[in-house]
Amino acid sequence: MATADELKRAAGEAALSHVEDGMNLGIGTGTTTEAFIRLLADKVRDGLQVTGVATSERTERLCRELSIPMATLEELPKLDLTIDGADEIDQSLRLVKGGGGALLREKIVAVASRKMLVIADEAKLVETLGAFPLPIEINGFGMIATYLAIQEAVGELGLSCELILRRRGPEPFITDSGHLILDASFGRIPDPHALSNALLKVPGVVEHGLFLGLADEALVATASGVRHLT
Ligand code: ABF
Repeated sequence: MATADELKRAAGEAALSHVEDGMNLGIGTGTTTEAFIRLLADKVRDGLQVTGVATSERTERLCRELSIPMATLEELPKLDLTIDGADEIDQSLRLVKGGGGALLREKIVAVASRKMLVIADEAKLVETLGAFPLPIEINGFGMIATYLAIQEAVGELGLSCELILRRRGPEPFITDSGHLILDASFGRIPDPHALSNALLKVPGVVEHGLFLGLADEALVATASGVRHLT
């Protein structure tokens, strides 16, 4: 039986075969992407020429520690390929992301990339999105007003959710962009596009963790090998 770390490493290794010399790469967050980053660093040491754009300050630090050449998205506004993890992946490659709190920069980088490749272990595959609480990044001005507006917006879709302010210890979690995150427990999200549109109409909502139509492929590590989903 493969361990979780072995599955993450297998997904990371499979992703390496999609990286070509000279590529500008969007690099995501999470432990599966970290496994990819460590393997990528070995290839860079062996002469692979790539430049990375990080989706979080933590990823930036790790890549620089491992001597992967890095640039900012301002310097490289168009990327060849983004490699990133996910919290949930459905059969249409729709994703829930943001468990690590980096969803805004992850989505900006994914949109700036010609291709997005998701790497995950098989536990992330779901029939219907929503068992994982959906991260909603909010501005934080008038948090209660935004909370109430979100509840009203989802209510109009016939949905209900518990909204929990994400904390790091006793303090609210603050994203790299200085925002707050509300984690929305829907249980299941039957129409992700309708929910995405409804949430983005709430002024205090900056972004949410539904990645729809962004993932081109997924490499999902299972006990019997890595599945390539397109
Ligand atoms: C990032 O990595 C986040 O969007 C997502 O929450 C997380 C998944 O992490 P892991 O690979 O550790 O499960 O992509």
